[in-house]
Parts: sequence; C-alpha cells; structure tokens
Amino acid sequence: MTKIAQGGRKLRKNWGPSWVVLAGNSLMFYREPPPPAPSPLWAPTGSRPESSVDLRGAALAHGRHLSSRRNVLHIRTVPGHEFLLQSDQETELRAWHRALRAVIERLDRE
Ligand code: I3S
Repeated sequence: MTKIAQGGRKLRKNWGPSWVVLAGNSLMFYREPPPPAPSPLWAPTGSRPESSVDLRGAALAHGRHLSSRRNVLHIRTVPGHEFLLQSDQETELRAWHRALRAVIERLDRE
C-alpha cells in the first residue's frame, strides 16, 4: 500500500506492507495484523490503524497509469485522500476490488 495524496495534495510514494481491514463503511490500514477481537492484546494504542478512510462516495480505478507495479488498485475518497493497493496475486486484488465496490455501491444507494 502507498498513500499518494492527502486532502488533494500529492504525496511522495512510500510503498510498504499493510494489513487492510474493510469494516462497515471504513477501510483501515494497520502496520501489524490486528489480533482477533476480543483480545487482551487489543490495547487502544496497539489497535489504532495507521490510517482509516470513509468509503462513502469513494472512487475506484485501475492504478496502471499510476504505477509500474502489476495489479494496482487506486482508491480516491471524497476528502481527496488517495491510496494505491497492490498485490502480487491478481485474484486477491480482484477480490478487494469487488468487496470495495460493493460497499461503495451500497453507500451510494443509502
Ligand atoms: O510514480 P513514481 O514517482 O514513478 O513512483 C516511484 C517512486 O516513488 C520510487 O521512489 P523514489 O521517489 O525514491 O524514486 C519508488 O521506489 C517506486 O516504487 C515508485 O514507483 P512504482 O511504479 O513502484 O509505483
């Protein structure tokens, strides 16, 4: 994962591994895999995502024009935060694309 814009302002890419959790209307990025909740290890600071975005109104696109990597998905949120997700497994990225599209479409209908 790399963030490429914050509030419409372009950021320098910084690719790194991320644990990505789709929960409700949010997509959350963790540095470490979150322990299964409820867990005594689930301390407030330890469980805080590195970043989290509201998917309402977000746009998804193939990221081929934004990266030389294969299987890249571009996410742009309403406040102008932009992310690239990449997986070596095409099927994994397709699954992410489908899951995110389903949430965004559900939110569009509300
Ligand atoms: O879109 P860019 O600028 O070609 O992205 C590459 C750079 O971020 C590069 O770092 P430097 O800014 O230090 O050159 C990264 O190492 C590359 O991974 C980025 O390109 P890809 O195609 O991997 O997204």
